[in-house]
Amino acid sequence: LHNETALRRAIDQEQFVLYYQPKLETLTRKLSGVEALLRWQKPDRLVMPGDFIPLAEETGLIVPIGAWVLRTACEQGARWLAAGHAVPVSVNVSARQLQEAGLVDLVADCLAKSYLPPELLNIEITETSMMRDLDHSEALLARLRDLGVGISVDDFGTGYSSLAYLRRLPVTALKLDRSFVNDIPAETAIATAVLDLSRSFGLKTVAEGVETEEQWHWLAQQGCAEVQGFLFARPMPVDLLERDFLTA
Ligand code: G
Ligand code: G
Ligand code: MN
Ligand code: NA
Repeated sequence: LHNETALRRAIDQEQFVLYYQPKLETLTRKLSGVEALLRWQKPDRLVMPGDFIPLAEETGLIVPIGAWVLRTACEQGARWLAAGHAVPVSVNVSARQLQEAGLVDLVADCLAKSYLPPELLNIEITETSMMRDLDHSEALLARLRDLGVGISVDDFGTGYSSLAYLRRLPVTALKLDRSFVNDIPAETAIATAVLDLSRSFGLKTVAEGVETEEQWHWLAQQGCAEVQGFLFARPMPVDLLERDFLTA
């Protein structure tokens, strides 16, 4: 079992690694970006985020860990750009990080120090954490948008967004939650509603958790811009991503 002491030590020793999962243009299957997904590299095994992010959030350690994630993802994006690959990198930011006064300055600092152009950084925030304190979110997202980064609403459809508020929040993309993608093609009412909503708000839609050809073809037919899921690629270490997706 993991405890706070072990997690603190993991931060001190930088026992973390980012995996990257490709996102693809739905029609062409061309790489459109990657989502950075954190793993804890213990000496003997790799620990998945579901097994330590909740503890990191409870203890507040998600703040230093999240800072490492942002800095590392920006540096990686900048390295890819220098090698001739402009790959937008998405980073998950949790509710606890949104409450930190320093988040916008941290993002600005990571961009400045890495020289990553802001349009190559995307912040993913779950619908639930975004809607928790709407006035705060609205102000915070506006400041992030002013930096030039993209903002995606993660796990969209699982929370309780008021459409009026969604309209007010300066987000750039909706990520259709994988539970609804999983229902395609048997049950498509929610997927269709999210795609329509996204389109009418002028947002890009990304479908997550695409696992079958049938789901992919349905999403293509409905005009979903980007797809992500095990059908195309799993989260993978940098060297594999470069080998399989970034070779000319
Ligand atoms: O990689 P995996 O699919 O197991 O991720 C599981 C969950 O952990 C997802 O909900 C994902 O958003 C979350 N997660 C992965 N990496 C990070 C991270 O760097 N920061 C935060 N806050 N959450 C993450
Ligand atoms: O909550 P978030 O969207 O950040 O979660 C990303 C998580 O989804 C990662 O843990 C990743 O491993 C997982 N994931 C990515 N693609 C698929 C997929 O096709 N099927 C399933 N079941 N999980 C996926
Ligand atoms: Mn995500
Ligand atoms: Na998600």
